[in-house]
Amino acid sequence: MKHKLVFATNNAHKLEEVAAILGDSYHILSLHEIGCDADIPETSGTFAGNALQKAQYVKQHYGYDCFADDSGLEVDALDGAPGVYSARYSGGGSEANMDKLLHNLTGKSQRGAQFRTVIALLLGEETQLFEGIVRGSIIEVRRGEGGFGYDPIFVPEGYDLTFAELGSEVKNRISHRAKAVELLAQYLNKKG
Ligand code: ITT
Repeated sequence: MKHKLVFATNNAHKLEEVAAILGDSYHILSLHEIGCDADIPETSGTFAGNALQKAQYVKQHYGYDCFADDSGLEVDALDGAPGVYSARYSGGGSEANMDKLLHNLTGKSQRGAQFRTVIALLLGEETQLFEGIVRGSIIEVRRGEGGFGYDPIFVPEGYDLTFAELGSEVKNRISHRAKAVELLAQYLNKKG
């Protein structure tokens, strides 16, 4: 029987991306599937702290082996903002977040940025952290319909298209989350 692992997220896009990368050696369960509809606290000031907090919550309350991620966009010219506050940057949704970011970058020629993901895994007695980063730049006007969050304004290094234009197949190969999940997968597969 496949080992059950909870991915502590409420974001269906992320669940889909991660399940695609991990393949089918593990049975990945969503929070919804384990009957958890709590708004799990994310009160740490770091990605690793928030990821650990989410994974520990699930392990403590539901007893499952579990991993959780925290991700965000770090913009060079804004000293790493929005960072851990990426989801709540504007107080509105993704469109308002992008508007605020573009506004804050108005007139700035330095457009470098990176997406970062940290995954915390709680497996038996072990705790492990995995990190993935993708560098790129913030363009001035949204392009593309795919992805989520800041995807329409982020062009990864080595490409001319935004994450929202590249489509999920390419994004799932090169993204911050893909890199962190790849490290998680290597670790889990070694465990067998
Ligand atoms: P959960 O906490 O339920 O997992 P979330 O949407 O809050 O889902 P994260 O904490 O990982 O997801 O990411 C915080 C925000 O960072 C997210 O809402 C997006 O605005 C942005 N973000 C993260 N990964 C992204 C990606 O691959 N593409 C675009 N934006 C992303």
